[in-house]
Amino acid sequence: MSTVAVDALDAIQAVDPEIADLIHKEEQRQADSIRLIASENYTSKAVMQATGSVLTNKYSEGYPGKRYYEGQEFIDQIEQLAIDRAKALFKMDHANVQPLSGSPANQAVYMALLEPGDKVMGMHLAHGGHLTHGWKVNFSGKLFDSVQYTVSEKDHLLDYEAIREMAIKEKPKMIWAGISGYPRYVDFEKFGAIAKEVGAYLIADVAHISGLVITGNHPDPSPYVDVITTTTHKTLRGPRGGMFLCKEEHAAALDKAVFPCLQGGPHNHTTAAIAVALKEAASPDYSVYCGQIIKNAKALAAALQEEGFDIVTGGTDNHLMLVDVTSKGLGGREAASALNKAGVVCNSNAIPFDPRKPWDPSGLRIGTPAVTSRGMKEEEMKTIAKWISEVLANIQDEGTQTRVKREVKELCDQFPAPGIAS
Ligand code: DSN
Repeated sequence: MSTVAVDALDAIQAVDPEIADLIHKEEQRQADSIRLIASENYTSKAVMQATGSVLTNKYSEGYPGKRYYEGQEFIDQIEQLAIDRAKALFKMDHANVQPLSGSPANQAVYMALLEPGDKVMGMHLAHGGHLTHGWKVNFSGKLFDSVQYTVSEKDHLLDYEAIREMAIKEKPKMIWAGISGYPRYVDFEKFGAIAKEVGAYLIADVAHISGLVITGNHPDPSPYVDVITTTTHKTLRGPRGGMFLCKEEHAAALDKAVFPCLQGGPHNHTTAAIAVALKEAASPDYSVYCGQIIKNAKALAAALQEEGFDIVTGGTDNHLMLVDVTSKGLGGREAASALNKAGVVCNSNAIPFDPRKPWDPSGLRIGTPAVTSRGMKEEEMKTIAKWISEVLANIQDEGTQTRVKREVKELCDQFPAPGIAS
């Protein structure tokens, strides 16, 4: 039985049946699979309606109350609502909801606070940082003098004393604290003390953990940082988008860095969807949801350990875990590919000090935001761990993949996905 709303695309169906068919197929794939990509989620139907609204028809260069084109009486109110909700949730002086995604939000920070060639310090990508935190092939590593801190070789945790020593030696003008593949808390207070000691700006990139932060399920960066950047579609469960929040002293420079420096007209449909997602994120239900994301991640990590998997750092504090599959005689890419065929979707990922190449690394990154949005709890995490174990123990066996895929669909039918189930 199909769980997707097949009549929702009637206009696309009439104009472009090829695209309608592909959207339907993707919708069905999202409905019928266990989505464990740590950066993905299911938005609500309300967020999707805002994204698909007439707001996409309007140009609005500028900011509320100061636009270059007329006809902004409703757009201004929408953007102001998004700004006010963001400021309240993240406890910062100023918010800008126009960055098109996380990378453009981070670009704006560099543009506003640094000159090309200035020194920046960020977390090494293969140790859980992000491309935009100074990785060599990214603009941040090409245009700026980047030094990268790693996790400790001993326990794969951030070593704040080593980070402090590097900051004292290198004297960066900006330090990035944020993760896309690190399974433990980031101690923003310690980062704040280091940045203060060396006179650097401190930027928290909370793209992955923003929902956890605003619900008190992860230590809060707001007392310690100059700027917080985030995407809006991960744990925050909004549309594809980005935003930043900052101290008042940086507001004008950062706003100018977005418009007119880096972007033109904001995507008003996305702004409205962000506003809706932020309203949802202020609800008690959302706090419970974020707490359950972590409970599920801990349960899944523990169940995978029971199945004999090697979990980097021995567990997780947040929504994700890294699984080293080499002890099972596998590479990350073949493992992720086999799981995908069985309807369990995650991504291969480097582990700290990975001896293998980034294209085919040693690990899997597994996250629980999307399955938690479906209402799955600790019991279902045990089932998922068992499926992962069975598929990877029989990696060449298409029969196992087909059987698990069928069982995955049966479980998914019991936990309809938000925004998809009709
Ligand atoms: N692609 C995102 C992630 O998966 O973490 C980061 O940009």
